[in-house]
Amino acid sequence: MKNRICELLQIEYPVIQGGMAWVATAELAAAVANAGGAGLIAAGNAPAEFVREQIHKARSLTDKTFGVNVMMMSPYVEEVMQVLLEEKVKVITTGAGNPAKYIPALKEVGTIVIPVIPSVALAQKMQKSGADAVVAEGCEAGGHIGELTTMTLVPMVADGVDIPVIAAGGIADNRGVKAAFALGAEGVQVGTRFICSEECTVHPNYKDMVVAAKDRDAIVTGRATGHPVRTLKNKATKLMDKLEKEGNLEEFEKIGMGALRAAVVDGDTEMGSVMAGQSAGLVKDIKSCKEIVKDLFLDIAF
Ligand code: TUI
Repeated sequence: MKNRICELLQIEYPVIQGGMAWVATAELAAAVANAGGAGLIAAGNAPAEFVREQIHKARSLTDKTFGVNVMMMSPYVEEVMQVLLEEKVKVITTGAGNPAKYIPALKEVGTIVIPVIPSVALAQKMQKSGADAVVAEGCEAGGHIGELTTMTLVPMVADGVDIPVIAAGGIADNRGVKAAFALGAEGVQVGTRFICSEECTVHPNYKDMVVAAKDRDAIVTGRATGHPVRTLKNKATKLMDKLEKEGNLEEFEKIGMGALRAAVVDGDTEMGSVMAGQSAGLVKDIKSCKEIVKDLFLDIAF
């Protein structure tokens, strides 16, 4: 059986991988694609030519569906979009901003556009602008987050738009997928669970910290700055909390700079930014992407 997300993306299982900056490399995107979902390379804050190389690398690793996640706050967003048009990437997801002005050109080259949105109003705007589907991401997710929970956001967005809705935030196992479908979603976006895959190239310290995480370890910093970010609790978050309470936002920002790279590449899980969702508490092991996808959809007809 196939639903609208499987048909739109030509995938076997209606799962897309979260576009995690630094974490979601060509290797991970290709592994998720080969497992029957849609893989995404995260452009994050990377320059456009790096993104092009990643696209070429993924093409060498899979002939299945993969795309690119564009972080709209990146200083390179214009150049990255230009590369995506030149490369005629099959699908893009976007985060941390509004991609409306780029949609006509992307549709022109046949790219499927799926914005990640934190509200009903933005979902409706994206539908009007020509988006093919939306990811409704609740604040259980890792990284930069909105206000609403997955439990409330997904059904409200499903009621508010006609295009298919993909649920995100807090989904890491079979129960989460069933719940998302019950809320009106036709697909799921999964991030944290894929960090702990064999194919994910993050430093082993990062994977170990996600596996060890308990229910209340994925916390939010930066509410005072207007850019709340969910990461695993560590020395850096304790310091950031203190600086935030003191109103020292300048020092706060300094800790954040380069911290994601430090965690992902160098394995600095003390002062690095170990972005992960609340579902980290559900992740108990490291498995192949094939096993993860199989487990997610066990017993589910869609
Ligand atoms: O984008 C994400 N998650 C991210 S992006 C990221 S990189 C970063 N790091 C530190 C600070 C800021 C960014 C790490 N994690 N998820 C999707 C998402 N998009 N969540 C919320 C939004 C969003 C917010 C506002 C989408 C659109 C939006 O539009 C505002 C507008 O322009 O109307």
